[in-house]
Amino acid sequence: MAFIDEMTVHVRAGRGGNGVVRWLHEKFKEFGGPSGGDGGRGAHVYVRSVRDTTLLARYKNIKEFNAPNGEAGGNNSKHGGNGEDMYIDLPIGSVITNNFTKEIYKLDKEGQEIMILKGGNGGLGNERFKSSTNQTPEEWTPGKNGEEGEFYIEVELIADAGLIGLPNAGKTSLLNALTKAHAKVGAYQFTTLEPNLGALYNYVLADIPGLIEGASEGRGLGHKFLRHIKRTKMLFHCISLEHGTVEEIQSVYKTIRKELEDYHPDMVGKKEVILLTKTDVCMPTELAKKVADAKKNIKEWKDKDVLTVSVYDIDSLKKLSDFLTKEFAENNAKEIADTHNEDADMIGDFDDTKGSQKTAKAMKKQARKPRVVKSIKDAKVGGKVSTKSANTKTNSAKARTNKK
Ligand SMILES: Nc1nc2c(ncn2[C@@H]2O[C@H](COP(=O)(O)OP(=O)(O)OP(=O)(O)O)[C@@H](O)[C@H]2O)c(=O)[nH]1
Ligand SMILES: [Mg+2]
Repeated sequence: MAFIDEMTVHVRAGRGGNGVVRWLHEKFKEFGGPSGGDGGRGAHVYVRSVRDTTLLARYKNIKEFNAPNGEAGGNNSKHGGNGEDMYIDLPIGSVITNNFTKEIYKLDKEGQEIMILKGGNGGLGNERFKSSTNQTPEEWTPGKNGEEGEFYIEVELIADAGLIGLPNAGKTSLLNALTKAHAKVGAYQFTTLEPNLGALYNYVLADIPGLIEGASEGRGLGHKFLRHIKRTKMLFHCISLEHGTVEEIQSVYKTIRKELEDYHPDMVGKKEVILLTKTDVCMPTELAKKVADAKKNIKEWKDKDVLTVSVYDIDSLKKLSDFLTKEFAENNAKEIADTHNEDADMIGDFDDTKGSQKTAKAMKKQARKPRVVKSIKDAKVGGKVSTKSANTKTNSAKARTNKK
């Protein structure tokens, strides 16, 4: 499946600053002894997940990331400054493999930060070598090299919501109307042969090929693509109002639910929103009654949101788009909170270990930062989706320093 974009990049953590040889000169005490400070630590390198599918494209010409070195020590025993840690922003869904060590890091939630390379320690200044037998040491040590590695980065976009339903329910038409996708639509079954993706304010919608009865046993096309929505939290179950009676609508609904259940029990636990499509095929007077009857008689819909839409009715599309963005934002806030909670459990355990997650304190600080959300281009299957960015962030670096 070609949801994936990839790149290989060489990354170097910062080198430690050198220790120095200095002598203390004070008023009335000219030979005050050695006072050369230690060098600062070189910058660590982190990868950080950001909700922005355009990131990779912005970095397509970058082949190398070099994190800043630590500063050399100073006189009067001054410690050199640490290199400012480097954050490589990557889209949610990135899988990063260190080609040298074969370690694999996965970014699957917004706001995750994982250390992939450690900066080198600073060298020692001559003050450190003072002893009873050597009052005027001239020794010092250089800073250590930071770790480096070649990383293979692969992005598998994770759909925030999936459009499911029988063939011809109007799933692809909706995806095209809501996002900038230009996927193929046809008045026949199985127009969609592979899942299409579209982005709505940086949230990813997946249009899954039509499911039919027996799909979980391999009939039709939809079944083998269901795995792409396994990690999706929300499903929009599309049912066309071309199905004349409430009984027909209910039977179509049950068919798809059964296929989902047979495919994987997790599928039925996802939040499901019912989307009655093609409202324009009904007379306006008939529509309200039909929807009310369906809501009343289909007991499986009791606690579910039931929305109506037609690609020919701008107002209904606007309502659906507002509903989706609100749901996405709520899910996202919850996901970020969950990430923090999980992380809070890990405080101390992983601190300063390569590959570690950051502490809840630092994560919360990060989450408070305003998020720049840009509208994004089509994120179609097979289309180029991304590349990456490196930022240095004083706040996060401070958060880590404070924590120590
Ligand atoms: N009248 C009407 N027709 C629609 C609407 N939405 C889609 N259609 C038509 O319904 C047919 C099927 O639409 P698709 O979007 O291809 O349906 P699909 O669910 O993606 O179908 P598969 O890819 O086969 O699973 C096309 O002829 C569309 O033009 C709508 O709101 N109103
Ligand atoms: Mg389709």
